[in-house]
Amino acid sequence: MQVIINQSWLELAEGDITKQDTEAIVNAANPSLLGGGGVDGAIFRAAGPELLEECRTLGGCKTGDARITKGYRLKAKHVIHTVGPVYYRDGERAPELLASAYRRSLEVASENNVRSVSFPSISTGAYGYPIEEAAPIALRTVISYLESRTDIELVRFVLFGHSAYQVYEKALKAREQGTREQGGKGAGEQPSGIRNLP
Ligand code: AR6
Repeated sequence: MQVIINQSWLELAEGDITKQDTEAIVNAANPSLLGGGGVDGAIFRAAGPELLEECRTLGGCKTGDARITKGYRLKAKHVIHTVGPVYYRDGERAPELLASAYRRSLEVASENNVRSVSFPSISTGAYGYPIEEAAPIALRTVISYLESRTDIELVRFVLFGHSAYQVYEKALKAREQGTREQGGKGAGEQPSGIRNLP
């Protein structure tokens, strides 16, 4: 599924983020930035040992913040490492920290002239954030960023498995519907921009 937000594309795709050809891919990392399981492990394996070498020089990353490295053996030129909240540990602050992880990743992309970015579903694996709660926050934060500026031309959510894809698709469709019903500004004003990927 694709929608146009302002002058940019927002896409939902099912797949493996390590295979994406966007200029940057985002890693759902931990504060050490020294690797782990899930999407983090997959990115470190695919990028090769040079990624770990560069990450050692960064001194970690706080929850809700982001850092950029090269992509090494990946198709993507850059990896943006962000740290999402741990759902049960961060409690009431979890939604704002999750939004911050997406927003800071996009700010770091903009600062580095990156025009296309792929995101995984941050915090919804080992960090335990229920995906039905995380998807609307992820989408709302990215949409609001794209509405405020035009330098990033494409943001792709790469969802691991069909059920994750369906959760994001449902959340995006609900948002589109809500925007249209309110007659508000935004993606819902451009239903011709909504189409399914082949
Ligand atoms: N491509 C896209 N999405 C993926 C991939 C992949 N190759 N592999 C897994 N996912 P997680 P978190 C999905 O656990 O919850 C690590 O150990 C997965 O299905 O990777 O933010 C870090 O070092 C899930 O929906 O990240 C941290 O310690 C989503 O990516 C911790 O896990 C996120 O799951 C971070 O936990």
